[in-house]
Amino acid sequence: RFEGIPMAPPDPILGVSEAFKADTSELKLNLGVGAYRTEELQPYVLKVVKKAENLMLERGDNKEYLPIEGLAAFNKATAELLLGADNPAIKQQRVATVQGLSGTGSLRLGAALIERYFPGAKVLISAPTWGNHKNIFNDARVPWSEYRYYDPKTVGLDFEGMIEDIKSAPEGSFVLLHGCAHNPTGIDPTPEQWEKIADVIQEKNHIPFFDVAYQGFASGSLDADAASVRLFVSRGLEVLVAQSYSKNLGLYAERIGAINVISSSPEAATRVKSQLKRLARPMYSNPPVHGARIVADIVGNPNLFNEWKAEMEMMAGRIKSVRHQLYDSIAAKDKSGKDWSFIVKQIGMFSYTGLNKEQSDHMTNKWRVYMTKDGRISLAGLSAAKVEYLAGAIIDSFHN
Ligand code: PLP
Ligand code: TYF
Repeated sequence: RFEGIPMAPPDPILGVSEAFKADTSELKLNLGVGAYRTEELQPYVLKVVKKAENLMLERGDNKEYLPIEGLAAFNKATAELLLGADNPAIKQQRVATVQGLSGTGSLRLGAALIERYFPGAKVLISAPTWGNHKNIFNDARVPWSEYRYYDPKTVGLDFEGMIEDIKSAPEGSFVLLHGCAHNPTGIDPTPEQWEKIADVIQEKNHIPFFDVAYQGFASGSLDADAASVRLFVSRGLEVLVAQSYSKNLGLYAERIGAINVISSSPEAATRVKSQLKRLARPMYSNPPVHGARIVADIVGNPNLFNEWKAEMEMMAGRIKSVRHQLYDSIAAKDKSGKDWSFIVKQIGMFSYTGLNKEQSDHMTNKWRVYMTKDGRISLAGLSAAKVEYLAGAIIDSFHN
């Protein structure tokens, strides 16, 4: 009976927001969840999204069910954004794209496909990774193990370790890769390192599974942020890619994203798509239309598309700016000689500070700075006005 059901543990990321809400201190700062905030620390709805929503109202779009695979115009737009409209894989119809419930739901569909058609195959996951990855593969009953990624000594990439671990995995494993702006570390491979990663994956007949949650948000350029995925596709490899529009279009609650399977032939892509639909049908039948229309309308209209890119650059630029301010402030204040330059080497929404659990607890208990216990802070939740305060808190917690 229900009486026998035990309490579930709180989510390590979303739990931080709950604790933040409960705090009555005026000093409190929420650097937990990765969600963009304005300089006034308010949530931001992109102007271009409001325009697309107005267009939708003017057109009087209906609320009919979408097909299981989602909105056709969205699926076309999202694959083209990811791979480039003139990508041979698209021209050759080798890409199966199915609209998903944002990044999470799309990853989950990919995991279900692996579970059903690659029984026993293992997924390799970076250590560390986004907290939900392990949950997703656990729930899909896909076995996983970790590959080395972060080196605490250099606060950089453990490239040798990463390559060794991918090499020593059983042939035909899936390798989960963050397309850009690795969460939580903010550390990405260089273009040369991506080439070597592709070499090893190719040698071992592994299948890369990209999680692209920050396209355009890392560098400000949609194309630059998709370079890793495009490299693997240009080598003729089969690739899985989960996409999310939560961050780059600020559509968090609309749950809009896609799973793309780049296959070796158009026939295989057609069959894969039919199976993705078969997996989606008993789970949620068909995806929501609102976010799909927003994306399709923005990408399909050159004016709106340019406005989006400008707003994305603005958001990415604000984060970069507070990142540099934070580094400058810490470097000026900290007299210990510690090298903090990793802060400005990291990219994307987060900084992985190197603070351990006790130090992260100290940040919250003494300074009311809310963050995950792994030392990750979301720079999207930081304003210029709070930089000095945060710098002081980090130095105090580090030397505590
Ligand atoms: N993958 C990574 C690495 C993320 O950081 C996130 C969000 O923070 C997601 C996937 C999925 O987010 P959503 O389900 O909102 O698209
Ligand atoms: O901050 C992060 O890393 C994310 C944010 O359904 C998030 O976990 C929160 C809720 C959600 C998906 C992602």
